[in-house]
Amino acid sequence: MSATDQLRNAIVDGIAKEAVKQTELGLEQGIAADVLLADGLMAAMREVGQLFEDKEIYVPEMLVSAHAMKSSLEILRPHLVEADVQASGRVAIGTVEGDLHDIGKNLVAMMLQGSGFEVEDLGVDVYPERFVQAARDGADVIALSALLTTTMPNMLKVVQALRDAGIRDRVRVVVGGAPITQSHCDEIGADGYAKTASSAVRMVQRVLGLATFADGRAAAAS
Ligand code: B1M
Repeated sequence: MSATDQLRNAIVDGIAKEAVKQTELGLEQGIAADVLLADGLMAAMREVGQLFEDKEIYVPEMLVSAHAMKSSLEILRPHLVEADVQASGRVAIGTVEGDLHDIGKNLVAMMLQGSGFEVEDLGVDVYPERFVQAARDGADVIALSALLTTTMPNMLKVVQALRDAGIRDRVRVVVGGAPITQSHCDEIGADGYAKTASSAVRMVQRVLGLATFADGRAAAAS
């Protein structure tokens, strides 16, 4: 069985130590970090979600799998993020009010950092007022993540709070997360939607009107 398959199994089984070992092994074998991420970590979390839906596992098992995934992600982080890249904009990111899922949000934050953005991570269960504060403090982009259909409407609350504060036109609002779609983005009046962490980088560059270098870093569009 390949290191990627063993990594996936370790995360599904929630064995953090094994997940770390297989991540290191995979990297040693020359498997690219983004391949380990897609075929190991993300595939495992899809499987975990399915098992939860089928009532074969419950919240505690989901939590240990999430912990195993995070342990693996810590090993992958330096391979996914390029150091010393000049900031091409400031992004404040958070998971919206009522929502505690942070793995996808952390990935998006990491990818943005790696592409040269200065990222302020506001955490999970972030209230609209906190996003407004971040915009007042100079964020160019407010990035919202939601994983629950019940917390999707809280994205609209953030857009409304920015409008009420009179600063909606000063920032770009971008959204993402498993239940989010382009039509939800349009309905709430956000500026951009991305399905994945890597496409989130291109989307943020686009809403800021930045051109990209071949390596994915952003430059001001002429
Ligand atoms: Co939760 N959970 N969970 N959970 N959980 C889901 C989301 C669920 C789909 C599982 C299921 O039923 N199949 C379901 C939601 C159903 C729905 O709303 N329709 C669910 C539920 C119901 C719940 C609880 C309500 C369960 C309960 O208590 N009864 C509860 C809610 C707690 C709360 O938030 N208030 C809950 C709790 C938890 C844990 C705490 C146990 C844990 C989270 C741990 C953590 O994040 N620290 C957890 C987990 C792990 C999951 C699943 C299994 C995995 C989520 C994940 O990390 N995926 C998930 C099932 C699933 O998604 N298959 C599930 C991996 C991650 C990399 O993907 O977050 O989608 P994702 O991010 C992607 C993209 O969406 C995108 O980029 C990422 C990488 O490509 N993206 C963006 C994300 N944000 C973006 C922002 C962008 C752009 C792209 O721009 C700004």
